[in-house]
Amino acid sequence: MLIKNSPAWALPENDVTPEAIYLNRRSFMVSALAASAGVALPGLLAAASVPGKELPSMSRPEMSTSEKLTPYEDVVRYNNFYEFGTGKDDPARYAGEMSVSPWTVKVDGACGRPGTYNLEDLLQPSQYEERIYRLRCVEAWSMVIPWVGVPLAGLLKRFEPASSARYVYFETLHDPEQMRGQRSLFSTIDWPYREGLRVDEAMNELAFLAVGLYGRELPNQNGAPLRLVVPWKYGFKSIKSIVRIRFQEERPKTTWELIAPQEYGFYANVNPEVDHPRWSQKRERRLPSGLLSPNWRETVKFNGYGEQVSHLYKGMDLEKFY
Ligand SMILES: Nc1nc2c(c(=O)[nH]1)N[C@H]1C(S)=C(S)[C@@H](COP(=O)(O)O)O[C@H]1N2
Ligand SMILES: [Mo]
Repeated sequence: MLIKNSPAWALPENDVTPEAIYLNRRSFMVSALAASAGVALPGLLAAASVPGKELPSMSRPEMSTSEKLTPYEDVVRYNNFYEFGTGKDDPARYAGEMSVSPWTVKVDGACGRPGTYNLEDLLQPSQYEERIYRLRCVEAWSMVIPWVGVPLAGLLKRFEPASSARYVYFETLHDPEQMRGQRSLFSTIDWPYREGLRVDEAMNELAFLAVGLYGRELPNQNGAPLRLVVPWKYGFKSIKSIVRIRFQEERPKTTWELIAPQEYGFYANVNPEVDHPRWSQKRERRLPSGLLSPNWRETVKFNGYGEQVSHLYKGMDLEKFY
């Protein structure tokens, strides 16, 4: 009898999902570090054709959750990115029509270093971190995603925000030629997609700019090449494919607030105590979720990040500032 002496991380090839590869690559790196075993990486990455360039290995700070990751396939196939259509599978189908290189970000408003920056000049791969965050959409579904990127605060500080700057405003690419949803006659959105944060929210350690997920460059449908991730707020605050950052004194008008201000507020903190006018926010479906196993769970205030962010809202009536 042939006994294959394969290490624990060597899954049979047909069992190899992108998240298994990713997890094994991670645990392999950790154990390799611990044992200083100079063994080469297994050929698993080549075995599963996961698109996107692999990013360097990264530190994973403590604020990462250890909850089960949402499978890669769900993260990249079930999306909201109205620039490419309103169906959940539209972004995966059509976001490839957007070119993300070269990419520039215009920085302006109340800051010492305004300008138009090439993306490569804003980011240093050696500084990438990994953050495993819960993402809770206002529509009451959620995921757990391993992001790669940089803390938002560090990047913003390099532009030397003025003390008069109380808000940071973000804008997504507006290019109807590349974004078919922007050509749609049925769209109720006044493009570009806009979002914003109070400066103290933007400087919170959890606020993150993602350039990748599952250890690889962001797929376009997830907001390549640069997207915001603010995990204690409903998903619509996490604006994708950012081309503009502005520091300003007044609170910006944001896309969903402009569309339906009685339903979507500027703050949009995840809050099971404040229902959406048309549905409850007390529970959420954790993906993957099916008709037979919807995988409902209780929604937690600030999406479970209260320890890090509740001080930002001290004394505020969160029913009024939803
Ligand atoms: N530019 C832009 N950013 C966007 C959206 C969008 O339609 N356009 N949708 C938002 C919503 S509602 C959610 S829930 C998240 C979804 O991110 P994901 O597709 O990576 O899961 O992106 C947010 N960012
Ligand atoms: Mo959302």
